[in-house]
Amino acid sequence: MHDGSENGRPTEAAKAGPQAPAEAGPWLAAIAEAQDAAALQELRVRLLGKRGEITQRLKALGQLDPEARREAGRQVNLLKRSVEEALEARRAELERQRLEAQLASERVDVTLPGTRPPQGGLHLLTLVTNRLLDVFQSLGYEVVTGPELETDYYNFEALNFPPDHPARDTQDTFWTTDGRLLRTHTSPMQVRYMETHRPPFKVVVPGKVFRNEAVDVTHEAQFNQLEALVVGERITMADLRGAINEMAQALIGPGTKTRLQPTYFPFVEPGAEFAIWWTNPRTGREEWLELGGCGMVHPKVFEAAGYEGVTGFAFGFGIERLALVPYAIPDIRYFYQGDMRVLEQFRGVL
Ligand code: YSA
Repeated sequence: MHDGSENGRPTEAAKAGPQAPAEAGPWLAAIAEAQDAAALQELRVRLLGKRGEITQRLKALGQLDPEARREAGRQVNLLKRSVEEALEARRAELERQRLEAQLASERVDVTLPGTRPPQGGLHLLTLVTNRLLDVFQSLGYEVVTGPELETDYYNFEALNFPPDHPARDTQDTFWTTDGRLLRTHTSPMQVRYMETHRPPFKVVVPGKVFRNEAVDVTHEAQFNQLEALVVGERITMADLRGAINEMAQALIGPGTKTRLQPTYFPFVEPGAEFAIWWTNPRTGREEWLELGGCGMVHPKVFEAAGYEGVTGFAFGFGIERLALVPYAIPDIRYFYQGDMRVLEQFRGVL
C-alpha cells in the first residue's frame, strides 16, 4: 500500500493531505500561479464563494439518491479540502515572499558612512567677547552684567548728564512708555556696581546696547560694548593707558598701536577717546579707528555712588569695532546679516 512517503520523506501530495481528485488539477495550478492576494481572493470566490463552483456542487448533492450522494459527497469534499489547502499554502507563500521583499528593501547597511548633521558654531562676536573676558580675567578683573532696559537715572543722570544736557544728544535711544529706555552704553553699570561694592575693585561689563542711529559701515542700532571700571587708591591715567594697551596687544597682536585723544564725556575728567592703528580693508590705507571712550572717573559719579576719597579710571568700547581689526572685516553690518558665507569664515577662529 502507498504510505505517502518516498525513502521515508513525505511526498508533496502527502504534505497536501489526502490525494486531490484529478479534476482539481487545473484549479490547483491556477492557485499555485496566483501572483498576489487579490488574484487568490478572486479564485477563492470563484470556487468556494456563495455561487462558487464547488459550493454549487455541494448544493447539488441533495438531488442525488443516498448511495450516489455518499460517493459524490466524498469526492466533492476531497475537492473542497484540496482547494482550501492549496489556497492557504499559496497565501502563506505569497506572504513569505512579501516579507522577504520588505526585509530586503528595509535592510540597513551599517557599514555605509553616516550623514553628518550640520554643526553650529559660536558667532565671531561671541568668540571675541569670550576672548576679551579671558584677557581681563587674567588681569584680575571680575565680570559682571547689567540690565539692558535701564532707567534715565543710571543711563544718564548718575553719569552726570543732567536733563536737557546737550551731551545726551550724542546717544539718542529708544524709550518705553513707562519712561525707561534701552541702555545706550554699558556705563550705567559703573554706578550700579559701585552702589553695592566697596573699593578696591576691577570689573568688566560686556553687553548689548542700543541707539537710534543711522546705520552705516561703522554704526549699528544694536551693538555690544565692553566697559571696564577700576577703583582704588592712587589710580592714574597711566594705569588706564596700560590696561587699554594690554587689551589691544592680546586681542590684535604685539606691537598694536593705540592712541588717546582728549575729548568730553560728562562722567570722566579728564576724558579721552581711544583709537587703534589699522589697515582699513575698504581703502587699503592705514589709519586710526576709534574704538571707545575713557578717562578718570568724574567726582560727580563717585558722589552718586556714595564714594569719597577714591580714584578710578573707566573705559568703554564697541566690540564690533574691535572685531573688525584682526579679521580685516570691511563693514560692521556683516555681523548681523546672518550670511553663512561670512559667518563660516570665522568658525572656531578663537
Ligand atoms: C567713556 C568714558 C568712560 O569712562 C567709560 C565709557 C565711555 C564710553 C561711553 N560710554 C560711550 O558709549 N562712548 S561712545 O558713544 O563714543 O561709544 C563708545 C564706542 O562704542 C565707540 O567708540 C564705538 O566703538 C562704539 N559705538 C558707538 N556707537 C556705535 C558703536 N558701535 C557700533 N554701532 C554704533 N552705532
